[in-house]
Amino acid sequence: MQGQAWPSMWLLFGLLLVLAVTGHGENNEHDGMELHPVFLHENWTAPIATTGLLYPRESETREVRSLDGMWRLLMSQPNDPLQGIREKWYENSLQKTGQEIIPMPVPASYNDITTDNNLRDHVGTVWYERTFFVPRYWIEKRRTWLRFGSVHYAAVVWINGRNAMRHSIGHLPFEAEITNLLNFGGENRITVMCNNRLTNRTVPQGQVSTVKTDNGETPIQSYTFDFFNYAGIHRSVHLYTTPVVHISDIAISTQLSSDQVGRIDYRIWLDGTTEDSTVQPTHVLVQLRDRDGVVAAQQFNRAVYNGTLLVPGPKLWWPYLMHPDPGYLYSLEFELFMSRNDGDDGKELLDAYRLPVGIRTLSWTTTSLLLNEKPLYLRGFGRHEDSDIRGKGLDNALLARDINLIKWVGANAYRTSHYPYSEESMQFADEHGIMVIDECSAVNIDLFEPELLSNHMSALEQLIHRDRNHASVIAWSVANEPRSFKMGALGYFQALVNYTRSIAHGRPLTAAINASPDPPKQCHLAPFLDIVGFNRYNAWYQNSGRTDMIVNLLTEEAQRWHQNFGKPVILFEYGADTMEGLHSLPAYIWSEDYQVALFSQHFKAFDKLRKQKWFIGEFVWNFADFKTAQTYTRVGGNKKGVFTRARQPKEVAHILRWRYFALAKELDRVPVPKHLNVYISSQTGQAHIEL
Ligand code: BDP
Repeated sequence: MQGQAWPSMWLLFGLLLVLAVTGHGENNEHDGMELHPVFLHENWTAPIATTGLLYPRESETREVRSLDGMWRLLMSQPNDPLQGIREKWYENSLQKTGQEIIPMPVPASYNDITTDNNLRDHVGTVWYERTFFVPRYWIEKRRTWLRFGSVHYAAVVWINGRNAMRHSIGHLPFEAEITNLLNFGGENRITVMCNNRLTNRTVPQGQVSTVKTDNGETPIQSYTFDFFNYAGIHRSVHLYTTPVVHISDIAISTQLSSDQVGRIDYRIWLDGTTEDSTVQPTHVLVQLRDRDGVVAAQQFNRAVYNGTLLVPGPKLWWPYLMHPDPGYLYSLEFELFMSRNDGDDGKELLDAYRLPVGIRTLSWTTTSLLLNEKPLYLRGFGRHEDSDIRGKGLDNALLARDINLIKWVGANAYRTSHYPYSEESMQFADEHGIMVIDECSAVNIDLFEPELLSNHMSALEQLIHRDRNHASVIAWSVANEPRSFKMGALGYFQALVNYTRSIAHGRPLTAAINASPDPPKQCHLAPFLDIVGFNRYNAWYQNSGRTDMIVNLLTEEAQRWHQNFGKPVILFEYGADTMEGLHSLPAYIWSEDYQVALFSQHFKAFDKLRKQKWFIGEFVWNFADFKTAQTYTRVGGNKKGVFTRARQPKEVAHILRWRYFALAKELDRVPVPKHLNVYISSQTGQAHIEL
């Protein structure tokens, strides 16, 4: 959501006061019926549509500067998160507060950077600050914007002591124009207050309560979701300039006609006016360039900001292992011109923006999901943005390593469990042809009521606005494991799905469900979805140790989902916690051998299910080990990774690799990579496993 100017700091003060002092919205999930009111559809308000937020890209009319690097951080007293607001810390350098200031890298979660458990487990607000210069010439004929890739969970931003914007809901970008707040040609200070408290109206939900410790009372944050509530400035911070009148937003969608002509429908939005009547946009040149820079289609419009490009013989965007040249992207170039009063001859470029675009179709039926008319069989992972030290902070090295591992293992898809991943990772997925089930941050939601619904809608609206132009996005996941069997869930999800469908931009809706296909705990969300996804931990949480209780239970349950709801079905999560290096013969839970045995039985079930065309995907939980809150069921975090947290393979990774490439060979006749087969003996030839 674009940043909004703050009319009064008192509003902020009031809001924080409500959160901090009355504990409004705290989650008491087992407290009784009043927490599950009859849901009144008319009580929710649809979110205000997001505007702007194009990914910052340089062009001949735009400059981009990164504000990443070392910032300074001040941790507020957990019992007094409002002190900084009361004392107006944003008005001066944080140094002036007399409090301890520590260096803090951006982007990164702040939790694991120091050796202090108070910062790791901090509940409440922290303050970030840095200074920067803007060149003097930026003042002329341009506007300057400040954009955050994400701050978890809520942020208030000041420039030189004046409020610039606020935003809540982590994992999503926000921005505001700061031209009028800047000191051009001089030093500027940026101050960010970040609040990590989760309540029962935030997405995701959590609960803050007060506990008595040996050192007095302190707030603690609890939550039912199974990943660490990392916080801070998680993604890059950019300053960028635009011309006064500029392209502020773009939406595209692509199609392919029966005679193989590609079609790109586009729409652009402009922002800004000038008093100078000679500086008005009059024309837009839209050019589609292929990888070699050759123009494949173009249009020149006068005062029209939407249109259609037809692309004969297009190079289509195909997923990895479905085509020899996956992830083909064109560059869609928008150039905004003004013409001088003296007529059409003297056209002058006002603004230019280039968007990478993949041409592909996406459609679905009650039994399949089709890309370029071809039914998909998805094989991949649920993942997390998580790593040692930097937590959920964007790290390009990690991003590149993860995509390389995804390709090494032969996966073609992943789900952004359980929140939107970085924009850079979406661009990477586009480029490599990896399909993405794009999930919003509603995980384990409970207590279905209008305020939460409005926030949940906003989380989806912001996600869809951000990611609608990515070829890799093949579905929106509206939630992970909501308590969708509860009565309040029915009206809630009907309203949520109806709203989301109205903005879905050509993608089907799905969710990762752990309720049942049948009464008494039947899911109230599944009837509204296009694809039913479920999570099931046979031989782990259910029937632990019994790998002989997977095939029948799983195939029967998948059948029930399809029979009851008449939709394509995906298994979004299965897996087993596995300590790297722990072995046991016969297999015993937590050993690498057990993970292999459990996967192998799942593969049998999947192969039975694949014969029924409506079973369209298998997703492992999880791609890599990841950190969770401290509990006695987790040894250093969740260990269900196929890869360790350091991104090295466990034994099961090799087994999974054989399966995923065997599927690629069977379904799309993809040659198996040379290195897949290891030499064993002259009797068996090169093949370790017959593919
Ligand atoms: C599933 C959740 C996932 C957890 C997983 C587990 O969707 O977030 O990490 O269980 O317990 O229910 O490993």
